[in-house]
Parts: sequence; structure tokens; C-alpha cells
Amino acid sequence: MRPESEDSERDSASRHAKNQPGTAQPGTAQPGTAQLGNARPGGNRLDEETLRELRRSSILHVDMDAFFVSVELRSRPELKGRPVIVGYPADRSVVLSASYEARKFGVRSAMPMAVAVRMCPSAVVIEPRHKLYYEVSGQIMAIFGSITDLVEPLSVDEAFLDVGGAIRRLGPPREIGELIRRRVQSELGITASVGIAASKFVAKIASTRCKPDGLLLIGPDETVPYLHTLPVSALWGVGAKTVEVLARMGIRTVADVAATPLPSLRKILGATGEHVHRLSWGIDPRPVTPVRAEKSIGAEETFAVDTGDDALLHRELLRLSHRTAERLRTAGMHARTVALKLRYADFSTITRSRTVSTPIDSAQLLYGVAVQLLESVGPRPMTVRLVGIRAEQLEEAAQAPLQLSLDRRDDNWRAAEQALDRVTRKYGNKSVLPARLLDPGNGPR
Ligand code: DCP
Ligand code: MG
Repeated sequence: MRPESEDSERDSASRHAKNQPGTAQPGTAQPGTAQLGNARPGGNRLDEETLRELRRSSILHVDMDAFFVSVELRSRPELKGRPVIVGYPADRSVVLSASYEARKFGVRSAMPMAVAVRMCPSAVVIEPRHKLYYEVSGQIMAIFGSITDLVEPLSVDEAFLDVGGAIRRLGPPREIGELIRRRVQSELGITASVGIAASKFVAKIASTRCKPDGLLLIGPDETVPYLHTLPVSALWGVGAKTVEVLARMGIRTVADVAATPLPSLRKILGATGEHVHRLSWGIDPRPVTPVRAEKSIGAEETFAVDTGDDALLHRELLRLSHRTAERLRTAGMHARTVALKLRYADFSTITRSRTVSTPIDSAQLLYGVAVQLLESVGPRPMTVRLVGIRAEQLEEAAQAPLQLSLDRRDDNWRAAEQALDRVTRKYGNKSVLPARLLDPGNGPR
């Protein structure tokens, strides 16, 4: 991909800003622009007032343009500039992603494929490769994560970022938005659009309005005037039905909503009335909330008939270990602690846990610990209704020390289980199981 120079970056910033709020207004973009150099490493420090001003609009909404299509065009560049649709060609399937050229013909996501092809017979239809899109999605999120910890992914190709804490390091939010766009383009070969504002709601509107391949900053002072130019459907929570209800009352634009007294809106829309009214004045205090890494991963099963049979319990623990280990590996995590849960016939529940010296992600090792824990319970007072395994104190596999095995068998198990994961992913959950799990018996319900 073409590495862009500083100058072309500035050109593109001003090109995208043309006729859009956020640039011409003194007091919003100006302080940032004036201080561009200062925020760079080695430059002067931004003064506190400028920093405060820049932080007023520090929420980014970043969304890839025609994501599935753009990923496909990387390997078929000859299709660039042509109408392209990603979706299964069968009549009853729907459009997953449409290039902007196809959209000119009216093609949209979620439209039946048959309709789309009728609207745009010249479109090239490409079957989706979901695994590839998820891989690229991970790379997109990794770029976001290198900018700030405050990343809230919304779907495969979009996220909110709060870059308030990155301004000293990377420059004003607009610069950070351009940096992200440049990196997505040069590292992943696709384009992203970025909306910047003081709130999630307005940032999302901004990115939608500057698509494709754009950047739009809506400063705090111009938020309300800008919102008031939009139709009511731009407000979150206002779907087709609400649009209809409001239209019957003569309320068609965000400005109309803002001008409607709150009690009337409450009467028309119920509890949503308040929410919609607040949005119409640009009030959306929801913070960017990073998705926390899973704290634990586990699996449990209730037996069809309560049991006191050790062999059956062991077999179920092995099955649950496989399920848990597979999920650990999919999440790229290792566990330091393994917990066993037993629920007796009278619903009383006990847990036992053990921390291992080296983090693990193999079913055989999980199973080994689980059996030790079961033995540590001693004689059971009554039959067991439910059994569960939980992997806790998770660490990312990349950060965990290598899983050293006491003997080669552990490594072999691990390799075998990874092969099993691949087969499971390809053919579904039940295709391969260890022989011990294949014989029928009093299985879980
Ligand atoms: N997607 C899907 N089914 C849908 C909508 C979307 O599978 N009904 C997939 C395909 C899209 C991806 O999710 O490429 C991202 O969805 P977006 O809504 O962001 O749409 P695009 O990225 O395709 O286009 P835009 O440029 O409008 O963001
Ligand atoms: Mg998108």
C-alpha cells in the first residue's frame, strides 16, 4: 500500500473536512490544528487549556467501508470501482456487504440477493469468507488497541475509542483519526471512516455522514446546530415505527423533537421520549466502555438422572474439560486456576479450586486437576445433580510462560487437541471426540 506523506495526510484532512462542521469554527478544530507539532514526541508540551479543549471532543467512531467487500478486493483488485456484492448467490440469501458502486443501483445490506441482482445485474457476487473477515477484524482491533485502552468494539468492523488520554502522545483527536485511517489503509489494505465528537451518539452520526473513506469532526459548539439539520431517524432508538408515530404528530426532524415539550414527547413515546429528547440536544453521557477480557471460562452439565457413579462423573469431567479447553484456545487464553463445581441432589453446591504452577489450556491437564479436586471432596453425602469445570485467572496465551510439560505426553496431547479444534471448527462439534466419550450411557441432558 502507498505510504502517505505528512502533506498528503493534511490534504486529505482538509479535503474531508470541506463543507463539514468542525473545521471552520474557531474554538474547536483551531486549537488542535495550531498545536499539531507540539503533541509529537520531542515537541513542546500542549498547554493545559488546549488539552482541555481538545479533550472535549475525544470520542472516535471508526467503521470500515464496505468491510467484507473491501477485504475481498485486496485479492481481486481488478474489481475495484465496479459493483461488487458479498453474499451467497442462492436466491433466498441476503446481501452481506455491497460496494459503494453497487449502492448507486440501490443495493443495500440485508436485501434479498434476488432483488439485489435484479437491481444491479452487472454486480460481481462473491461468496463470503467469514474466517478471513474475523482475522482482519482482530487486526483492526489490534490497531485500535495500540492507540488507547479505551476501545469499545460494536461489531466486526467498528468500535468507539476514547482518545482523550492519547492526545499528549499522539496529537489532537483529528490527527489520531487520520493516523488510524492511514494505518488501516497501509497495514490492512482497506479504508476506514472516522467520526469524532464529544459523545458516542454524535461520533457515530459523524462517521456515517462522512463515508466512505472520510473523517468528520463535530465540535461541541456545533453539535446541536448540526443535529438539528437531521431527520428524526438519525436519533438512536428511533426506528421506522417511531418515525411514523412522530410524523403523525408533525415531528420530522431532530429540531422538531428538540422543540417539542418533554411532557408531550413522553405522552407520545413513553419512556423513550426522554431519551430521544436528550439526544436531540446532543446529551449522551455514556462513556466508552472497553469490553473486559473474560474473567473465567467454563462449562457445566446437569445429569439426566442424579448419579453417584465415579466412572460417569469422570467421563463427564473429561467432556467438560474438552469443551472448556477448546474455548480457552479459541480465546487465546491460558488458565492458572481450575475450579470444580458439584451440585448435589438437594441443590446444595460446593466448589473446590486449585492453582497450577504453569498456566494451561489443554483438556487433559484440566481433566487431571478436576479429578484431583473431585477426589479432594472425599466421600459424597448424596448423589450429584450437576457437575461443572471453570478455568479461572486467565492470561493471554502470548503472555503466559510456555506450557512446559513434565513429560512429552502433555505436548502430544496439546498437539492432538489443537488438531481436534481444527476438525471441530470445520465439521461441527460432535465429529471427533476421545474414544472414552463416544460410548453411550447416562449422559447429561
Ligand atoms: N454484515 C452482515 N450482515 C448484515 C450487515 C452487515 O453480515 N446484515 C457484515 C458485512 C459488512 C460488515 O458486517 O461488511 C460490517 O457492517 P457495516 O454495517 O459496517 O457495513 P459495511 O462495512 O459493509 O458498509 P459501510 O461502509 O456502510 O460500513
Ligand atoms: Mg462498515
